Amino acid sequence: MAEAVSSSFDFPAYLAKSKKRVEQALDEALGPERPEELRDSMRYSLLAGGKRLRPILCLSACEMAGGDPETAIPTAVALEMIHTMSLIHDDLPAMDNDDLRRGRPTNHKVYGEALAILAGDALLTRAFEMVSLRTEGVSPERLLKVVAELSLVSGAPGLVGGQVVDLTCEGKEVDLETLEFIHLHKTGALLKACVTCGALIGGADNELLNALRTYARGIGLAFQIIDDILDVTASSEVLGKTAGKDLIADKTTYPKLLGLEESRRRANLLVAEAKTALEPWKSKSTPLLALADYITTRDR
Ligand code: GRG
Repeated sequence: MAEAVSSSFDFPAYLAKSKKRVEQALDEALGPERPEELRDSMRYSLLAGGKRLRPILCLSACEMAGGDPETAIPTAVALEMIHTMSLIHDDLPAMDNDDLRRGRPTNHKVYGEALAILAGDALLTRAFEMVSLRTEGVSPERLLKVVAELSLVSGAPGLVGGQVVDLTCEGKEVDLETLEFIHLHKTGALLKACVTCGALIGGADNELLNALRTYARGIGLAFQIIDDILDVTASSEVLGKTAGKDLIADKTTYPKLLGLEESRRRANLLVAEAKTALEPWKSKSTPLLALADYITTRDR
């Protein structure tokens, strides 16, 4: 049985407090980039809102491992920078070609394609600067492991590989195995990096790291199933991005392959499995258990 979240834990307050800390750190992270239009384009997307789920997962995993979440702030910011850069590039005409993201016109609609590509590049490289130059109080060995995780997730074994398979599958028949490959790479890999990087910074041992990898696989796939469901059930206004996009782009999704009800059932099952992996850590895992539930109950 999956562990229930302690009834005394105030998750909305935890989420609001963590989000506020992340927003402040993101705002402070970008220095006086030159030229100004590059800085504006980077800030436009990085500070456009969003759920900030990835940095919050990183901070929660650090705390669960026994660390001070403040030490993980530069890495949490780095993870949101990588996520934001992937959104900017995903929205480009050569990829998903979208006009709306986080409730605003997409980066290339405001700054043009060339600057959007370069702002994404600058955010990706800045992420590595955040971790390597701005982290304090973490051993070089652990920090090197964090840098390695970020390199792997950003490249062919992670986001880029997933995106390439996704693009080549558009308009084709896709089976469940391929769909899972796409989402484990496009979405799941970064969520996994969030918890492993946070836990590494917090001093986690291998047992906890392995449990967190199992947790992340479950929440990663569940997150994507819910994303697919919301694409057909929610409005663009609520989502802050174009609803119904998967149908327009002729993409295979979980609801298309399994139907809405079975997709929901599968997402709930994956979250339950994810939570079970953290059972041995009892109350230390409370925030991560609540974050797992949030993934299936979210409306955007
Ligand atoms: C990282 C080098 C490098 C390249 C990126 C474009 C690309 C390669 C990959 C695409 C990755 C992508 C856009 C995956 C979709 C993930 C997803 C479900 C995003 C939505 O996440 P939310 O709902 O968004 O957390 P907010 O706006 O709340 O942060």
